[in-house]
Amino acid sequence: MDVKWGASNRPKQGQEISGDAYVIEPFSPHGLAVSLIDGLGGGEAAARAAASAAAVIRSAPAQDPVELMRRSHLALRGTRGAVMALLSYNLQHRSVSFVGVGNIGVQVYSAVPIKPISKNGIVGYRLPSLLKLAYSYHPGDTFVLYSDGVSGHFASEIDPESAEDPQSMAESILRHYAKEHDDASVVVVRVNG
Ligand SMILES: [Mn+2]
Repeated sequence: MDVKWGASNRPKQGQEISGDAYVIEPFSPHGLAVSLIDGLGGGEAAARAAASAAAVIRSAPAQDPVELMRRSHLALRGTRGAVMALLSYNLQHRSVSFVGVGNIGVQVYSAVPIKPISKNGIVGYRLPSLLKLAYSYHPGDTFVLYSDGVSGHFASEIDPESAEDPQSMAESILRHYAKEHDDASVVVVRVNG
């Protein structure tokens, strides 16, 4: 039940604060909740929306991800809304479930293809019918969540095998693939044995 993670987040050029937020929250006995949230618009308002969703997940990381998405939707009403993706791991059973709404990128480097998809929508504004996808993973698989301020080109250009630890990988992706005109964030989770 060895798992390592890393994350990096930086505001778009000229902004002090990023409207993206992430959560990496272990829970008892063998769980790990991971989320990346992109508050719509930018600056303070976006950051507030993203922080509200992050607080929902931190307060109940063991909850089913569909329920967490619903609670986030309620918490974000009246804000500009957000797009977000959630991964919920059972590190004992080597399984993970995914729920995503809107444009958060997911890249999984895995022994057996894992290709989660998000539904179109905006959390806090227009929630689609939620789709929970469940997968078994293998030791060594690497999961990457990234906001739309990051070019998806890294997916084919980076070799996670040669990659460094997840924190260095997250920082390297941001350094080379972040777009200047948007907030950019990356979360990397590597599951081992
Ligand atoms: Mn964005």
